Amino acid sequence: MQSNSHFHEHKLRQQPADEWKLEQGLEPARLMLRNQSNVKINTESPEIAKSNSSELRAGKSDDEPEIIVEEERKGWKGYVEWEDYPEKKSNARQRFAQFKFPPPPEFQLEPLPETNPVLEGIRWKMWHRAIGGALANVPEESWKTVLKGGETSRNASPPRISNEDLFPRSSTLITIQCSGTRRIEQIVEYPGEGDEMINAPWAEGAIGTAKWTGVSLKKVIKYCGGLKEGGKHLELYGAETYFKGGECMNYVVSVPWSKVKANEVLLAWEMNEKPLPKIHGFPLRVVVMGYIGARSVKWLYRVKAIETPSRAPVQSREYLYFQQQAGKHNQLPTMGIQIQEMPVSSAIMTPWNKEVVVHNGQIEVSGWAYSGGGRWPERVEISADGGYVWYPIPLENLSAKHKFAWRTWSGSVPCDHEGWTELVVRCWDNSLNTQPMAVRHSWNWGLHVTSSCHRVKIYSVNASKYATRRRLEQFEERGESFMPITRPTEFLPMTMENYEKSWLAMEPRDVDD
Ligand SMILES: Nc1nc2c(c(=O)[nH]1)N[C@H]1C(S)=C(S)[C@@H](COP(=O)(O)O)O[C@H]1N2
Ligand SMILES: [Mo]
Repeated sequence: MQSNSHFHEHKLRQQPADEWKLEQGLEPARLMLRNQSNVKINTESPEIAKSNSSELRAGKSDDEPEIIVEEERKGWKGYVEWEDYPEKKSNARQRFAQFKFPPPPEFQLEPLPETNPVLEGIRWKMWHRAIGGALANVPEESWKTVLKGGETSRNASPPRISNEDLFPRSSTLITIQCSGTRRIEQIVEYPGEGDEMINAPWAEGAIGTAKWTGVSLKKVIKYCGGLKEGGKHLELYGAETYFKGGECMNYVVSVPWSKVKANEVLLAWEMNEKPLPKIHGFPLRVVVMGYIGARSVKWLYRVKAIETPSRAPVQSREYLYFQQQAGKHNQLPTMGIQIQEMPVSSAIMTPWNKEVVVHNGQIEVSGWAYSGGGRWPERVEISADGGYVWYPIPLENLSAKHKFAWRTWSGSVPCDHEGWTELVVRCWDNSLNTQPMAVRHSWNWGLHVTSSCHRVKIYSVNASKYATRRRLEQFEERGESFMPITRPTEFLPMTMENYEKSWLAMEPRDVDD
């Protein structure tokens, strides 16, 4: 081996300024890079202004149009058509190139902010403002709509498609699950940037079920005279502007004709027997039964028959399931499987992770279970010891079976333990598929499809034990808070008098010979 002791000595004498943090066990990944290669690596980011997008602008050319986007239709706030206007797209690209935007927020190595919304979409707002015109205030306006509870538009009329004479309407209970559901578990253990995740650090709540009313897309296609020759996939267009790599576009994905032919793609204008709320896609949205949420296009304005799955980025470059060893720096979109159906999964909704649970020897647990592709949960099991012993949830504690909906459940699981333990849930679907045991087993660079058994750490306080119960009563009697659990207690668990009594009753602590 080549000697480089001189180099080493020099290095050793210079203690890195952050070394004390390493000694305190603080995360080294946040602090430094250890480059053992012979590649020169840049770790300096250029200074970029933070807030006002006009400050970020480098320069403006004279022949540049002042306004490049106007509302496509009166009253359709935020609807800009991009796919039909290559020139407008090109203008937007040029406009974009004149701005410098800050990097995505770092939350994968640091805790999420406690704001609502958690990530306020600083860059999203800047992108809209940079394009300006009809888009300038869309994010702010949308957030106001969200705060108002997702109201429906007052002046817009229901879509013509809802005309009962043309198409028979149907209603189905359907679960829409984001493929990023529970990805926070992957982030916590293995931070690595997935495509979409900078906006979406989802936990177990990125899933929901509603009664959707509309018409099967198949019926509409039939009414229009069927598919044109060679049509194998249906491209679905959403009206809002989607930003990707400095380009403006509409939100576009596709579903195969076979899915449409099976009457499993609904064009919906009602959600839970009420007009579709704006945030859920008013006036018309797609609901693809048993597919990931990304295919259920909101604010639908066009359906196009095409020969291959859509080449639009949301279909071809995002929502991909990678092989575990395909890292961030050598992945290609062709290495990922386009995610359509979700595998079987489940989640514990209560108790919450890191909660202190005081119980009488049985812990009450509740949650959901779901399987994609028209499969449904048949059995839900809970473990209170990290996954060794499993207890089935009684069937009567599961909500009704539906082909395309989750089952919510609740039940109690015996727990003798005191202190930290792990509650785990797993589901078996009607094809007897079940879930991998650990996050590592479903981990992939894209941070989609976290289908491993959901694990919730809890601090068990078992009040069915006499001593524990007595102790809880003492906190109450003394007017002292039991929480936080990490606080050193001020009072002894035993009086000195009782200690002496016990001592006399016990064998001596030491041995004589
Ligand atoms: N037009 C449009 N449709 C869209 C999206 C979008 O960004 N734009 N997001 C998709 C994703 S990723 C999901 S998970 C669902 C979420 O549906 P919800 O907002 O009704 O909960 O909408 C899908 N439809
Ligand atoms: Mo999603």
